[in-house]
Amino acid sequence: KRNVPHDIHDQCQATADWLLSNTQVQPTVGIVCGSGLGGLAEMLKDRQVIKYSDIPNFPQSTVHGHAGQLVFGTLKGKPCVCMQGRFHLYEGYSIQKITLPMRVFKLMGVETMIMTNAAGGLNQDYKVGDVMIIKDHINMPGFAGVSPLTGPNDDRFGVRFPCMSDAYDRELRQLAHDVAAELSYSDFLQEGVYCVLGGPSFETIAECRLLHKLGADAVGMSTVHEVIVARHAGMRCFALSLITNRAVMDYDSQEKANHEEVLEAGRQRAEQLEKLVSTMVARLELN
Ligand code: NOS
Repeated sequence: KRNVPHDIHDQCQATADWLLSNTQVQPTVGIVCGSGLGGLAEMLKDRQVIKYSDIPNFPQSTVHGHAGQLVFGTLKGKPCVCMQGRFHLYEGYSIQKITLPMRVFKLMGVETMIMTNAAGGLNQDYKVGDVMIIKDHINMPGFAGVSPLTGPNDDRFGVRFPCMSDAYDRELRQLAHDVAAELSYSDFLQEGVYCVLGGPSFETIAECRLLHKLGADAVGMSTVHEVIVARHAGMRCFALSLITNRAVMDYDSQEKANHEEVLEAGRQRAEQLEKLVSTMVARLELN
């Protein structure tokens, strides 16, 4: 029905232009809300909401707990765009499609990306409700050749072989620690390694044990692909995992991972997580 450009850069540019002509806000900060964490978008002032279904070239949200709209507005005076609902590999979209919003944001002028997600805790010290600053990731689909950067490289976005050892911005992580200390959140703040899997089935006991041994502190089905594309395009990244459940590591355990528990944990901690992120945004220095 629409005339979709073949080239991904042209596609992203067309979407960015369409969004810029349909909103008053020119965002410099992009926020992705994880499962059950869409409340962050409600904090924006002078909100303008655009449904994914109205945006050219955008995929649709299919997961309960993800509203499926972009929210534009200002957060503590900073112009922001918020994804209220993200896309996951398990929804069946191509990995290029689920990360398309990052490139669109870049072309709209976004410099800093803040991602949140819900994740299972593998680290035995983690409790449900802990908030983990992601300091690094393990990209399991990447080991199997599943990367959003597969295919000819488009130099207009970034280099062929982007560095990932600095993926999670050190200054932003420090800022998170400082803000959390001021808000007296330090007792539930953690910092660790996030491992992404394809999902949608939750991990087996053997898989949880394996990931834990490999050095992962939390496991989920999102964020990493977005970070790879955002870093490729030169945006600063900061990401938080809310530990919504503890990975089952023991054959005697009767616990079973489920999405309802994930959403409920989000409801419990959402307000504090929103406060942490909004206070960080207030302090962001944008160049
Ligand atoms: N999520 C999880 N993904 C994997 N393993 C977990 O223990 C876990 N906990 C939360 C499913 O409820 C949604 O929340 C995340 C996944 O990314 C998925 O989108």
